Amino acid sequence: MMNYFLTKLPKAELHLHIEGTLEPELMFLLAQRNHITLKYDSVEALREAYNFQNLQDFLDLYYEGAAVLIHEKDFYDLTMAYLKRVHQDGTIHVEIFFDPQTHTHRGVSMETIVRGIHRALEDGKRWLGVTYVLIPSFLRHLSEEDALKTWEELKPFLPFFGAIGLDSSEKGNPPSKFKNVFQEVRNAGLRVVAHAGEEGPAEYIWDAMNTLKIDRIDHGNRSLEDLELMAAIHKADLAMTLCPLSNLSLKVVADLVDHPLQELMDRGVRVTINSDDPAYFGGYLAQNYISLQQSLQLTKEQMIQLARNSFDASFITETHRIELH
Ligand code: ES4
Ligand code: ZN
Repeated sequence: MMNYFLTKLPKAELHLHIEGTLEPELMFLLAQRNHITLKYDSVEALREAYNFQNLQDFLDLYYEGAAVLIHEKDFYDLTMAYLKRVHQDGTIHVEIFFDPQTHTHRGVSMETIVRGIHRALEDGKRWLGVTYVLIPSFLRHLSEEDALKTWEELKPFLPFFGAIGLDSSEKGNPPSKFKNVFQEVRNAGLRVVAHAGEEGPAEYIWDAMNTLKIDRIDHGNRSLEDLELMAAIHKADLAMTLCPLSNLSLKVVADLVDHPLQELMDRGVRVTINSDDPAYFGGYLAQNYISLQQSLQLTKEQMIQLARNSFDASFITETHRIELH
């Protein structure tokens, strides 16, 4: 009963890397179509490699997999497959990250990437009624100089974007490394989000708030380690995009029973449930709701509140809101 309810419950996805929705079957199909040889000789062998000890283990595989995306149609097919999939289980609004540098560094043009993803999002809105916000993210393991160059390449497409993000290997790459580029992003009137406190320390959440002036925290699990930070998050009324099955898969939590969502919610933080990289972490948005509800024994009212939070914390514009009502 509860699972059926959570599947049908209208939800917004606020933390989703489109490259992380590349299912092994589509990876093999695109590899074949683009004459690329994969390291694995079957879908099963690839799936068996999805056994991560930490964030970096996953990222290595994730960047490798993304190499099958070459043409505009590949980005279109990836995005459309994701929209069709989540449309079936109550996801009616999506905020999607993509990593431009993962592709431009392989010689794929920004135009190919953006047009492919954007065209699928527009078709998805028209055909499936799923609204969207698109969010390019800088890779934090690369230099700020590289992010600045990427920012220049993004500029012709700014009307397509609702925010700019920061992701990839967190440890050793604090938000302040990207102070200047995010200052430019803010000057251009775009919102800012950053992954912080997933594997990295609570200090990086302070840094993302104070230096980058983020509008929302991606992950934020480790904020509980610092009560002053908790108070500051509360005061700034910042929402958090938590990703339960991602945290389990990357061993950020040992068990979903230990997931910090409940405590954060009890402390009044505007928390949301999200799927991060569902093709790699074993569940799309509805499954994240279901698994967490079961592990934490959350009530139906709490689950409704979490779904409501997802719309309240979204970057949906007034025009979107009117379309939703
Ligand atoms: C990511 Cl789980 C996670 N963390 C940081 N960066 C990412 N990029 C894609 N998934
Ligand atoms: Zn993420």
